[in-house]
Amino acid sequence: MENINIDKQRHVSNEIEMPLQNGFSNDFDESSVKKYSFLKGSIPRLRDGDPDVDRLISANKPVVITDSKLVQSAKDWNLEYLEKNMGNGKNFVFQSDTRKFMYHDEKRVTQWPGFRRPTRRYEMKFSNFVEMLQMGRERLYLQQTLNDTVGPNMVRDFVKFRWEWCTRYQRLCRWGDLTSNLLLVGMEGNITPGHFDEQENFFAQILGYKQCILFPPDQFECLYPFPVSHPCDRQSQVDFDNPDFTRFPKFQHVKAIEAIVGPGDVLYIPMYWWHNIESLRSSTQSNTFSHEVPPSVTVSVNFWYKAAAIPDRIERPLKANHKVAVMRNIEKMLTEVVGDPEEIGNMLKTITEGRYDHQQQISYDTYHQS
Ligand SMILES: O=C(O)CCC(=O)C(=O)O
Repeated sequence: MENINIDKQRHVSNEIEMPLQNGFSNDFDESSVKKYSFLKGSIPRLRDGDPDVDRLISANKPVVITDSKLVQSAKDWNLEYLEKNMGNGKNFVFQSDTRKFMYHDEKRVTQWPGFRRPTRRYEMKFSNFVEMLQMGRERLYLQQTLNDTVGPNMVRDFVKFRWEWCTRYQRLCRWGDLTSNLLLVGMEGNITPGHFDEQENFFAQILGYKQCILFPPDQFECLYPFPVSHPCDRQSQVDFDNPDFTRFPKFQHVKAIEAIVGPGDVLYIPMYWWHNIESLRSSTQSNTFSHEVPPSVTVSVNFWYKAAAIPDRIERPLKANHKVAVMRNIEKMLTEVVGDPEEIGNMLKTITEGRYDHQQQISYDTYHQS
């Protein structure tokens, strides 16, 4: 595991300055926090302006930043406000038969016969999403890139995000452009299972609490991602709640760190860091569905940035994130040339088996002496 400054303290501080929203207090139910044996510590939680924030972000290490006010202007973004102000554009809403919302790439589905979609994707107006939430029949997760269909109040809030705060890090770390801001409105108990992204991420929490579990890139082999050409590329094949140690034996040794983020917090999720994110149960918002009481939801907005350019001089030994990039490129090239994933697996095994294992390696000298 990478040498990360582990703060043993597990929880949120009480420094959240955002006002209570809609009369609800922003509390979560402790019993909904998962206690996995692979959790080995906490992600550092630091106030904006602490010099360690710059140090950690520059070193591609996760950190929860408090008091940044990055999305202070979105403090009113609860279900009622969003319903009034999201505009009439259509939003992507995912429905899952379980609590898990694993991402899949729709374009690749036909290339994998027998693939069963983990979720169904609908496009609907925000008001229809709220109606469906209120009916309470299905588990839903709205995940919509913020675009110009939002109403004027939300445009005003968006413009007032503390852009200069992100831009400072974008420059400091030489990241590329901001690619998108994804708005996530989810039901308590929703889980985005373990995966990594190929972008830098400032993950800003607005309403409710989320348990964020992060694994460094050097845990890649313990997390068994799907093949790169699979619809679930970048996602772990392991079900964290019911791991199959026969298929995925190294998962027994996996190590992670965690944070609970609440309103006003910003979690820096570095590129290639695996993350599993669960919306915690509110101890005060309603979890019964009725027209009088709005259902309990979590609201987050992320800020995805393109990675920094590859340095002119590659430093050896390679860092874990660079190794992941190299491995993915090799796998992608093989996929392009060979096509059949089974064949790719056989070829990769042939390249390595018995050849790079020091115990079994017959040295050139030994071979020629016999
Ligand atoms: O909040 C979530 O459920 C998932 C967010 C996520 O995976 C991301 O921002 O990369």
